[in-house]
Amino acid sequence: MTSNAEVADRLEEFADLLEAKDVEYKPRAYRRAAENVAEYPQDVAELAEEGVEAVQGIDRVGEAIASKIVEYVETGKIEELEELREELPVEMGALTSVEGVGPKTVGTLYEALGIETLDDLEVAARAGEIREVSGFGAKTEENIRSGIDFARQAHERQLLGDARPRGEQVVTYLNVSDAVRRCELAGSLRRWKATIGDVDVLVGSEDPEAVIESFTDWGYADRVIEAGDQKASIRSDDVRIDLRVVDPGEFGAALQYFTGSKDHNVTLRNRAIERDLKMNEYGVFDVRDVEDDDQRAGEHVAGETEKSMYAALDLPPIPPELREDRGEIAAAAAGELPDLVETQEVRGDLHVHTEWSDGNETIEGMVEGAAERGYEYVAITDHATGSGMVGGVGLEDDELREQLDEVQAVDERRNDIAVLAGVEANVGTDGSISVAEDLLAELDLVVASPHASLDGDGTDRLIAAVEHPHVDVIGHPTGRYLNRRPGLDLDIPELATAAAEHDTALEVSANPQRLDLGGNEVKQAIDAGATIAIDTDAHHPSSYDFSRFGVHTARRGWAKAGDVLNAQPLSKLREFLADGSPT
Ligand code: DGT
Ligand code: CA
Ligand code: CA
Ligand code: ZN
Repeated sequence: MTSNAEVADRLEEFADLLEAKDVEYKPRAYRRAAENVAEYPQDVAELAEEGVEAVQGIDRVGEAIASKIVEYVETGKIEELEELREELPVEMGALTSVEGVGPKTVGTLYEALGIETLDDLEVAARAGEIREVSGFGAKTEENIRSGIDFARQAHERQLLGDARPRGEQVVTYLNVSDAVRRCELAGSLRRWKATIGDVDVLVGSEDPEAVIESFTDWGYADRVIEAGDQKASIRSDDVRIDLRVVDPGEFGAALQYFTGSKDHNVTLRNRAIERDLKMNEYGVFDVRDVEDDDQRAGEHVAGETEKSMYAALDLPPIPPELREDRGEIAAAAAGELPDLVETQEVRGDLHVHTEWSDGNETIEGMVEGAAERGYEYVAITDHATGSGMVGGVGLEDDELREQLDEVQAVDERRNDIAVLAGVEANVGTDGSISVAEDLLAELDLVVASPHASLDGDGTDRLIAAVEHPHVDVIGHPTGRYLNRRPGLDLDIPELATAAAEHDTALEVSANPQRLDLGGNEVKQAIDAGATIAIDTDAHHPSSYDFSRFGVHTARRGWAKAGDVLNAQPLSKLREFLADGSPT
């Protein structure tokens, strides 16, 4: 059912557009009505079913607005609003997010310069066109220019770890609808990119109207950006979600197309052309005897499933994580696609914190959480003291010795999971390791991570750590935080070659703030022969769930189970960890 919030959004949009058209009084009336609709304690849609008079029972809602509400609830549209949208085809939300730009300014700039989007606004501001519009000046133009940068930053790319659960939630919700035959995530989210511009959802249905309505009615839709016949966009917790509804017979074609990446699709389309085929979002078509350039012209050879799309080009299905045009199509054609590692193949976590340093759980608690996931082993790796550790977070060597005894005691008590005693040591700017040698030798596993001075080239620094005889894993190698800091520059092939030689694994931190190494780097590392470790850096048992983000990042780097240290059985792990004897 149409929610009160949605009705209120429509009224607000009406107000914005009227204001943009410089209409007096009415915008205010619509805004007041919107407020009262939003706060109305019962379902306004139910009132609307009773008729216009019933809706007028809402405070500040007169006959004119009430009949529009009824129209919207009954038809999903307001004719007058549709007309206004056509007259003023502007991205109101994006434009008014710029400090100092209100609906009225949007209307004026559209009339004068045809500005519809944030990009248009930026181009006009840079070209000095805005100052020429009557009522504007150089100062206003300058304010708009700096406001655009800020508005863009506020709309920066979302982290995979935030966007993915939201996307999965909407898919689960849509799948409940009888009108939905098939529903899948597409775009960068399906490719598991570290950051996401927007969430793309694809539905196959014979009843697009019903699907669009149920989508815009979703309880987590904070705002409907646009709603048409075949597609709609909403905003949910600052994530933009685009929905497209297609014919179930063309679902596979659309899924392939909207999963991207664009580069992958371009290379694929060229392969189609070589075979006298045409490939697009509607299917694969044999176009040998066709002159017509209609998108669906020609004999339809594939499109219902994604698999059929690839098969039509003599290819096996290519996992979405690989679709970045980095050789995956040639590999598929040669039958050389890697058998990518899967989340269930991870057998343990090798980078875990407890309340001994900055974690929030006891050793037993973290071990119990790992056992509950069915892990075969877990390594406790609390912070050692050293550079980058603030406020006594890191453990001194004597504390580490004490902890070692306790971890061994826990290990002895449990026969369902092996508990390894480890440490997360700091890698100094000179590559030195912040823990005494004899202690390092006693521990089962040593993670060494850079935590301070995270700019500039870090290759030599990390190679020194890699070469250290007791270091087993380099933790979050670049030290990056997505959207916040880029971390160290690393020559990955050089680092990975050293890592392979010294039996040191390079970590893929599954922490969604990091995803470090990233997919490109994983591929380089594996190509150089290095082993990777997919760890969560968990500070609480709930964070073990992040493991899948690390796995899919590794898959973006073409990683197979055999490339992943913690996808190996315990005996093989122990061989790798044994000091000084590469296997
Ligand atoms: P994002 O949202 O920036 O993280 O990246 P994507 O890959 O999700 O891109 P998006 O949302 O703009 O479009 C989804 C997919 O749709 C994209 O990966 C490929 C396909 N697509 C969109 N526009 C075009 C286009 O103009 N040409 C081609 N070949 N594909 C397109
Ligand atoms: Ca997208
Ligand atoms: Ca999109
Ligand atoms: Zn850590």
